[in-house]
This record gives sequence, C-alpha cells and structure tokens, in this order.
Amino acid sequence: MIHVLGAGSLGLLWSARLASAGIDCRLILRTPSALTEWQSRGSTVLFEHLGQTEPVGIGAECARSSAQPVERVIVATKAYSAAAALASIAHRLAPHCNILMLQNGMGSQQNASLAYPHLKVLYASTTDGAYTKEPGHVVWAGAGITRLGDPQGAPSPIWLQQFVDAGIALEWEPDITRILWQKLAINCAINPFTVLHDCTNGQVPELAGKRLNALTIELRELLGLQGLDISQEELSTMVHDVISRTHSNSSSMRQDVAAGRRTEIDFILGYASRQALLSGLHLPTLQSLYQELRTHLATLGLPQD
Ligand code: KPL
Repeated sequence: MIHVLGAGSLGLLWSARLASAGIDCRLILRTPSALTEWQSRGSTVLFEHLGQTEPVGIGAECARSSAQPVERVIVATKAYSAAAALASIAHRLAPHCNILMLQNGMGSQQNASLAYPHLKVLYASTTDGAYTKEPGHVVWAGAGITRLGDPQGAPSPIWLQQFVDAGIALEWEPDITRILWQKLAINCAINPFTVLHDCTNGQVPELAGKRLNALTIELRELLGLQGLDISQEELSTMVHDVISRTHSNSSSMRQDVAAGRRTEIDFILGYASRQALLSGLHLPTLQSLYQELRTHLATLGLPQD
C-alpha cells in the first residue's frame, strides 16, 4: 500500500496515476471535513490528460484519525507544509517506512531526514506539470520525469519497480543532492525575476538584464562550495536551456503570486541565501534579489517566507 500525503495537484496526479495503474494507494487528507468532502464526491478524482478525462476512484483517510500503519508514503505537499503533514502521521510511520519527498526547492527534504533519522527518506525532483481545474479535477498538463534518489547513496529500493512497471517516468539518481542543487540554482535564476517583472520565463533574460549573469556567477560559487563541480558556462547553458524550453510558461512562483497563494521563496532563495551565509559567502545579487522579492510579496499581502 502506498500512501499519498497531500491532495493538491501533485498529490492528486500521483494518486490518480497509481490508482489507474492498479497500484493500491490511499490519499491522506488533513482534516475530517476534507475527508467528508472527498467522500461526497464519490471518493473519485477526475483525471484529465491529453484532452481525455476519466474518473479514478481513490480511497482516502484522515491523517490523525486512521490508525493504519504507513509503510511507504509519497509526500506531495508544498514545501512549507511538508513538516506539519509528516508530523500529523508520525505516530503511524512503521519502523521500516520509506518516505518519498516531492517538494520544490531544498530544505523540506533535509528537515524530513533530520526529523526521521531512523527511516529511509528519498528525495525527488519532478518536471511533471499538473493543476487543479476545480476541486476533485486534476489536469496533467505536462508529462515530465521524476528523478529520485537516496541522499545516503543507497541503491533504489525494490518497491519503486511497481511505478516503473506502471509506466511512470522515473529515473534513479545516485547523486540526488546534486540534482536538487542544480534545480535550486535554476529556480533561483528564473523564478524571482518572473515575479518581480510579472513576466513569463522566456522574458527573463531581457527584463533581468545584467543581473541574470551576475546571479548565475554567484550561484555557481555557491554550488562549488556544496561540492558541485560545474563551470560558469555549464550553469549558464542550463539556465538558458530551461528558459527556452519553458519560454511561454509562468514559473511556479509567479503562478502562486497570481493565485494569491503563499510562495516557496523560503525553500528557494531563502535556502540558497542561508547556505551562502553559513559558508561565509557574500552573494550580493542573490541577497538583494531575495530582499526585493520579500518586500514585493509583503506589498501584495503575501507571506515573506
Ligand atoms: O521549475 C520551475 C518553476 O517554475 O518552479 C521552472 C524551471 C522555472 C520552470 O517554470
């Protein structure tokens, strides 16, 4: 049995894919009222992909009121909700439980490893794009790939094979921390500018001007201190590749702002900035961008973390 913690778009996407492949899975919902609402919709999600919509039945339970042990759990919440979501099922985590963290940015995964040192905590970075059209209706807008790995360097656990057999695009990464740092650098280089200039990813180079290059130079320094040997040219190419592949997209942060939602700033720029300070690294472009973004969010009445 696979539990999926979080019923946002990513949680619904994962549970719909698992359930339609015949994999035994259950959604864990936060409150009894969320469970009642789920059941009132027939415990079914409408799963839309490539213009086709199918109803998929998924069993659900409430985090605190169920006593069933959790042996494998996919944490599909936003980064800022992951710790509380895991804490709500801490009493149910089996001694051999495996936790798979799907969050954006960095920090939430490391916090889970610290909070549950006796459990296997796997980290993932996904390029799947999904959104909730209306409650109980998830759209898989962009089929991507999920790269995952064990930060302790252990090999892929056998239970993941059922996902591969179900056709879910997974790639095991022997060095997942490196992948997360690269993704973090890319997010730091794109997301803040899309919010500050209210622009698509493709408009970032023009609107950010010289700051984009200055920031990439600083991010490379930060990656270097984390043991990532990457040249300035490689990092810059990576950033520009993502920009051109996603040129008409709104970054996740810009989408959050547009929807009046809390952003994951603290797990993207906040994490990078704290790691720089811890290493005694002075990164003026990153720090000023972080502060500008925090001020901008406050002006919009959104949390600064
Ligand atoms: O991951 C992304 C995000 O929006 O958070 C990028 C890479 C910027 C693509 O939109």
